[in-house]
Amino acid sequence: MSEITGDLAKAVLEGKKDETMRLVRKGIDSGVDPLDLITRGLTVGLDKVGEKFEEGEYYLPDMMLAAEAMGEAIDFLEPHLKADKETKKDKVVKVVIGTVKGDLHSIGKDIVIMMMKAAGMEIHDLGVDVPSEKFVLAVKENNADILGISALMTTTIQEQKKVIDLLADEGIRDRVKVIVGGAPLSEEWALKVGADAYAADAIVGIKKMKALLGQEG
Ligand code: B12
Repeated sequence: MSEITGDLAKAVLEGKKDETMRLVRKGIDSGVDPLDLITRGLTVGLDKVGEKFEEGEYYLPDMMLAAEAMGEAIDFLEPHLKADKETKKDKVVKVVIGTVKGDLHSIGKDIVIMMMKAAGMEIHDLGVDVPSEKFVLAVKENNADILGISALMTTTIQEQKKVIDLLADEGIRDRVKVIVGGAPLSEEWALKVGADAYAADAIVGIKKMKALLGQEG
């Protein structure tokens, strides 16, 4: 299994879409957990792409090729994630989620969405480059239990604070639990912007959402 996830990371790093798809299919056919393919394979590759970009060894087109390979693999894997049988059907958790204004990064958010769907939650995905007003409106319109705000760049993370401040201005901050996510963030950041929780990855994210709503265990 470690071999296939290692090969998968390499295929994403090299931006090879066909090879990435061949490996995820092979992984599923041989019974590898789709979550392992994502967290130990695809994500590891994409993280390395980010490092190489930062070091000036990779350029934007390299990052785009890798993102494309990852995106297609994620779409393929989504139906293979097992639905959470223990989810209570009487009270469906409603989630509004999006990536902040000025930020086009969608992959992490989409993985979180995939996991939330598997956990039986009702998702309202606002997409990327979402202005704060749109987040707040969607929380109101859908009477959301949870608001998830993704931001991937140091230049856009302050938008998360704008959204939370606007919730307060509109008098609905107490009606919704806010969870923030994205590679540059930290627990301290979440506290600073007034979020209820921060999650470093999708798995922790789902756990924290359930805990915020008193649903753990
Ligand atoms: C792929 C990628 C792209 C793709 C995005 C494609 C897409 N559809 O998403 C493309 C090529 C379009 C792109 C563009 C750019 N990018 Co880019 N990109 C990346 C890269 C390599 C990977 C991001 C990713 O998808 N990671 C994989 C996912 C699974 O991880 P994740 O996003 O962190 O999500 C996980 C957790 O953070 C968490 N999470 C995330 N969101 C949420 C939300 C909630 C509610 C919860 C609970 C959890 C959660 O759970 C997720 C799953 O476990 C990163 C490097 C990196 N390591 O982050 C750079 C990176 C983010 N990009 C960067 C830059 C600079 C850019 C550009 C400005 C480049 C340019 N010159 O044009 C543009 C910006 C465009 C814009 N306005 O947004 C920089 C940002 C630097 C900074 N200022 O902070 C990075 C860090 C690269 C680098 N090392 O320099 N990028």
